[in-house]
Amino acid sequence: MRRQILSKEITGAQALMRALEAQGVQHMFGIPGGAILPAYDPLIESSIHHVLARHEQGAAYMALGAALATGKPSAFAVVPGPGLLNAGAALLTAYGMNAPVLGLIGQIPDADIGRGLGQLHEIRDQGGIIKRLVDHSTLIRKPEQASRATALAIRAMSSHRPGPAVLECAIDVWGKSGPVTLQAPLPIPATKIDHGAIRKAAKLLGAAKRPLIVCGGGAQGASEEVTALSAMLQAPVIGFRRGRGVLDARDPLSVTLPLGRDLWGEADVVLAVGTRLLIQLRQWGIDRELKIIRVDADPEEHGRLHKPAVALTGDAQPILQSLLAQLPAHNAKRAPRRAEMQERQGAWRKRLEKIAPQIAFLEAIRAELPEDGIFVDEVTQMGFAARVAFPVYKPRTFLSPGYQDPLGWGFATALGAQHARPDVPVVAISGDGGFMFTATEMATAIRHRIPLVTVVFNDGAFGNVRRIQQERFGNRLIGSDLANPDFVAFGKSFGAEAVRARGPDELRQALRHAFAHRDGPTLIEVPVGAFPSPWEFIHMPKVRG
Ligand SMILES: Cc1ncc(C[n+]2csc(CCOP(=O)(O)OP(=O)(O)O)c2C)c(N)n1
Ligand SMILES: [Mg+2]
Repeated sequence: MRRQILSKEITGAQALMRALEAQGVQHMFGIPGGAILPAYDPLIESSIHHVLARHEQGAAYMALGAALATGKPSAFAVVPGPGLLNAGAALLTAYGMNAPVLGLIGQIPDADIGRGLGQLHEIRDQGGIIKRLVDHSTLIRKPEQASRATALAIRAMSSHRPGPAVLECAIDVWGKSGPVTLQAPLPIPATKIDHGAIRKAAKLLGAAKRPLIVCGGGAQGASEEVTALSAMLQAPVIGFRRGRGVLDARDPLSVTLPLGRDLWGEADVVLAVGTRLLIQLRQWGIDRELKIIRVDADPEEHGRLHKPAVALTGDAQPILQSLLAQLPAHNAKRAPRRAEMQERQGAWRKRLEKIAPQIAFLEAIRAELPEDGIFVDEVTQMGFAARVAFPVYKPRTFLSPGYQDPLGWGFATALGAQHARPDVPVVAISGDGGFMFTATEMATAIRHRIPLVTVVFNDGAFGNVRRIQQERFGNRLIGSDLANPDFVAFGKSFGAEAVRARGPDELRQALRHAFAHRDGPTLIEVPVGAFPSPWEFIHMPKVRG
């Protein structure tokens, strides 16, 4: 490995910042404080731009948003103990999403770690807690270790199964100097293509009568390949939550859940790309007639629930490229499905009119958000509807939190996405409940002039929870009504653009204005009543097996 020996001594914190710069990390979201302050100091000279959050949850979600919007590693820095735990929900979400987020976490004085002295921010076995949250973590004990530890963390975040990593360092170690050897970025190991397994997959898919593709978050980097495979096989492509946008929603073969389930019931061979297939295998069912080919970065994923016919391990893009090269030799002739799919999409659109109020708002957003604009979802009735009904045109333009579904991720994640992608407009949607989890980050948006447009759908309730209580608990309501601020006054009090939009038409006008004036944040409050339930389109019964 190429290394460069520095002639003069530098501190561990300086070495770490230089390593992050060398890796192309551009943003650091965080909150300074004693145990992390020595790491902050060299940020002043570095090219890394610091974004000051107002709560560690916000900082870590912002780093997640930056990573998701760019596909590149992003970092946050927080104090130990309460800082780490405050960031915990976002770290957990990053883990569930396999997102390359690096947490820099302070530590109490090195010699006191594990002694239970009650040092500032001390927490029992911080390293052990971190090991439960991420797959790669290191406690830096000497400045000489900092550069290589950073390079190893960044490589771990982007190779094999990607995901978050943490570097811990004690308050008295960050600032110590030593003869630091700067570690050049470590190459990410290339996927080893199993040509035999690819041939088997090509034969299975080639002979299939009703092939189907299911995409998860792991397919976001293989949009071109999935698009080409779908066309070659005339295979519909299912995306829900993290798999949206891999195949452009304007292609009639691009489907979401309800129609996807019908197609699952009819398929004979499924190509599953970067997805746990949990909904399909657990909710929709499986039988012997359905053969599954799995593509996953993590070999552990293939057989968790069901033994696939073919398992391909590694990065989806090179695997699918190699499949594309082999498929023509085995591919049967199939009738084009365009017209059939258009008709079936139309039939489902009619049934989705049950959630027409949500769809009308989503149409207003889609009409104003440019093709490559980013939509950030939330755990709200509008978000649930968006996951099945918002047309997504490009990969990485629909950010949805995956299986953690943590209320409050939206606004802060969207701030990070918008900060890292100033070239495209980002819109965050949230309910009044979710928005208030990180609403204080409006201060961050103002301070850093982040031109995010946030739409708060205000029904004065944890509406989703309230409806469940109405439907399943005999209308016994508890803990589901909310006392809210005047959201427009709230936004204005920070100096944000803030307006109220009554109905989809006014929302559209407000969005058009906001996207045209991108010099700071905009908050649009949309007062709404109770929404019709979207759940029959998401939790659907078995269709096979
Ligand atoms: C961190 C976390 N806490 C609690 C929940 C449970 N939960 C799911 S939806 C919801 C209500 C959301 O209310 P709001 O944001 O106003 O959206 P609405 O349902 O009203 O559209 C709650 C409390 C959760 N998903 N995540
Ligand atoms: Mg609500």
